[in-house]
Amino acid sequence: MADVVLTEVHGKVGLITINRPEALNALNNDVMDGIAKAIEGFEADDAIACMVLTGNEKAFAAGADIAYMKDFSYVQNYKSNFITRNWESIRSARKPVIAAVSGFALGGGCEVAMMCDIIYASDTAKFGQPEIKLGILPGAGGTQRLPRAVGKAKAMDLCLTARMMDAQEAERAGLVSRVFPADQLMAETLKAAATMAEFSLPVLMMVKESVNQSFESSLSQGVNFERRLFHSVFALEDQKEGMAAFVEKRKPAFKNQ
Ligand code: DAK
Repeated sequence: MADVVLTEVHGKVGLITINRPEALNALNNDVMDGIAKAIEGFEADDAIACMVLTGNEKAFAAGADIAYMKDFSYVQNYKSNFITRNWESIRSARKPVIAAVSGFALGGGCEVAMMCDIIYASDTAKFGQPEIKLGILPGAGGTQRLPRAVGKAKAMDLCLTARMMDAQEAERAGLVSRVFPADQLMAETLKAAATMAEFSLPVLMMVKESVNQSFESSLSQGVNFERRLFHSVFALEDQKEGMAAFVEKRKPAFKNQ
């Protein structure tokens, strides 16, 4: 049986590819364990600065595997904390994770994309939370992250009608950072990832942490959190190097220290 999650290294970028094309990359335990293992490996690898999570041209992921979960019972879900364990790995990554989405990103697939820090989409991408059609509601943050990304009006529309949103609408709504022609999505995503990977890794991680803090706190608490981090970066050699390089009109050579 083919591996359902593949990994590659491109310079300082770890690429993670969901590989269940026969089921439109439906997310089962093996896929989520594979993603978690890949993230854990890249997080621990000092040579990697950020990650890209992708699928194939037809589907990023068409949701959690419906055939797998259809007969689950309430008590089984509750006792096993149904598919929570391996669904937390993206959220807990400290290095940036970019979702590169082509084709369907539905249900759990849309939720996985939203757990990432940035979503780049191809012009063929389709996003949606169609769980209501199955008699369930989103279970991995769809009702929470989608309104934060696109506002209540569109989130309610998507979750309550189960309709799909194309890449252009998703970009206008603020879910997607940039849209590229399908054949350029991976090259453009890797280019952006390589740009990030040239910066100071500890600062890259702090920027991610600080932006994420804005969703967890009041404005004044968030600004204070940012200020503490800002003060602390002056303890890094990379801050001295970055500013010296600017003044000396040369490219900085960050050492991640
Ligand atoms: N699960 C299992 N198999 C799937 C699948 C899915 N979500 N989506 C597609 N497939 C399979 C199809 O069954 C079909 O398999 P075969 O019949 O060939 O064996 C194959 O992929 C190709 O699909 P189609 O023949 O349907 O392809 P079409 O192009 O005609 O249609 C489609 C594409 C995306 C419109 C359609 O496949 C579709 O509607 N798929 C289901 C989309 C969906 O309802 N997604 C939401 C699933 S519920 C949680 C975490 C996550 C979740 C819940 C809790 N916790 C952490 C607690 C998430 C829940 C969900 O995502």
